[in-house]
Amino acid sequence: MVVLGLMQLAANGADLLTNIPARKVTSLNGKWQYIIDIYETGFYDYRYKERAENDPEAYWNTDVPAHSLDRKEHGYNDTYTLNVPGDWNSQADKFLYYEGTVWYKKSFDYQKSSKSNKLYLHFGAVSYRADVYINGKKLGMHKGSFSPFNFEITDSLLKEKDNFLVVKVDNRRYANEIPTLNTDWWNYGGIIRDVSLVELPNTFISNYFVQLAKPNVATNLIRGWIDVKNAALDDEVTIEIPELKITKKLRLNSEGRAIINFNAPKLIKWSLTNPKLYQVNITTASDKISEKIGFRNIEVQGEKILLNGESVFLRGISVHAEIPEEGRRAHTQKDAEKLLGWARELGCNMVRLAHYPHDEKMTRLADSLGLLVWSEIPVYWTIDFKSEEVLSKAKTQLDEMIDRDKNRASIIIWSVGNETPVSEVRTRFMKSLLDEARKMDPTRLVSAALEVNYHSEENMRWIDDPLGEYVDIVSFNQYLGWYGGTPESCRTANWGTHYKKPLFISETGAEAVGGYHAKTNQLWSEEFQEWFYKEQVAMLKRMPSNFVGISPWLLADFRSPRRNNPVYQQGWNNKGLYDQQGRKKKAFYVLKAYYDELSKTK
Ligand code: GCB
Repeated sequence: MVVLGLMQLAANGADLLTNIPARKVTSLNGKWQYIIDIYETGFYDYRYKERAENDPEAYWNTDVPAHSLDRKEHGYNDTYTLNVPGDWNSQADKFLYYEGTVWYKKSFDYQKSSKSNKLYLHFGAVSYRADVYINGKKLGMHKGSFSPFNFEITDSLLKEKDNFLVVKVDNRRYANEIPTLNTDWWNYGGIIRDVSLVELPNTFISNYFVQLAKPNVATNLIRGWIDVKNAALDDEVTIEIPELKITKKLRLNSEGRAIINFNAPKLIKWSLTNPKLYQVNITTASDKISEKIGFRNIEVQGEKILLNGESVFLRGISVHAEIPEEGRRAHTQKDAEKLLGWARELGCNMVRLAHYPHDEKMTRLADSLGLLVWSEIPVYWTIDFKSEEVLSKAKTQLDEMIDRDKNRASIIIWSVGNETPVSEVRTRFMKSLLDEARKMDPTRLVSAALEVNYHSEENMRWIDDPLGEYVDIVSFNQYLGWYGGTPESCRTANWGTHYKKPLFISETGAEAVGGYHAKTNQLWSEEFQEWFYKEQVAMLKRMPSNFVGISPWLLADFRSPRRNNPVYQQGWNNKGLYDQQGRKKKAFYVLKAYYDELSKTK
């Protein structure tokens, strides 16, 4: 038997807890006090040495003077507060371009409901580096703007009243981080997703992976595992799917893991038209957790993608985690409903969540809407492919993405990066990420957004990036008629790959300023973008038979520091089909018409 290989993760803090919404959670969202610390005075002393843990001038230590001669040169108060979750950039003008350190502080009272219980502090995401302290003691550090992490707060660290929780958040960019110095999106900083205290019994269900094995279209074999912390060998774990009248009693092995492997003959598969989710209950003597999980098969056969054994064409759209009308990161349930609602209005059956894992609310909502998801890590453009250290950071982010969302039926593709420049060392790096993704999760497809043109002949553009050999789907970005050529160039262009695999266009697009109307050939106008889409759609209709879908760039306009045309951009990338005010542009209707037509035929 193949045992699903998802590993436990310890690289970036404690093992990641799963399915937080189902737990006994106390939210720490709300107003947090802050200090902007450009010089990192709270972290380094005047000789630029890291401060000792008990240094009274460290910003993780109390700001209350002990006596009248106690000189405190730092302090938290309500004149300076930021909303958590939320990026800091959109909360006050002074933060718009800020890259550096901000200290966040929250006081809270907490009494556990039982002495033997455990308490964890869980962050949905902090951009980019978080150093976390409670009552003057460091809990740990995490890097990576878009993945969750947690630390245990042990009894010796916790007080019933007035815990002093401090998070040093640093969003500076570095050449040896993921992403690197250079991206085409705003470097939003801050505690950008939910913060919660999670109370668990001493012996608790820490993680589980429950999915249909692949390929398994006929047999409905559900496989996976359940991990229980602090349990004994042979302890019993029960998994049940009440609606299917399935109850299985399993035993833990010496690693605290129970292996799942059973048939569900009556299963109704999760699909686009019926995104069926089953309540799955997992129970041990001391713990119980439930989650709604969908079961579906996804595989590549020859040059097609098969969903539950049937060929599927991906009518997608790329999406940034940003709310254009407010110029901020998306993080609420309403935000998710807006973005995915817009995608549905466009006639999509798929979203490419670019270029990093989005909030978990997005993938959970996609599960219940029946939208397919491409989820990606920010291995973007020119990261340092030579460095083993950078590779290991990329792997950590990949592991965290997969670990968080491995039970989401909507996710069909893990992407290990975007537009990475071809070289031997790059291909080795990227292949190693593809291998890691397959090892973590053998049930899904893997890909990466590649570039074109390495050997373009007249009118024929080949996707021959050597990474094509290792992916399940050959995906590429093309902007014919925007970056190079005019939209008319689409009339004679043909695309192909020698890899005998499905071919997917992960990006194409052109900018238009919402509400700017002019002649068709006037760049930046809605009419130009509309024309671009018309020519693209005509070209797409001539694609080879292995063409399996497209996710144009992109759903909505977004902020980007690279976009400095003083009239038409002003810090925005306007390739959205929705504009900065959330209004549909003309091109929206061109793509929608194509998708509506496709939905009738494919
Ligand atoms: C791309 C990138 C995307 C950019 C886009 C653009 O190829 O993948 O992140 O924002 O082009 O607008 O140029």
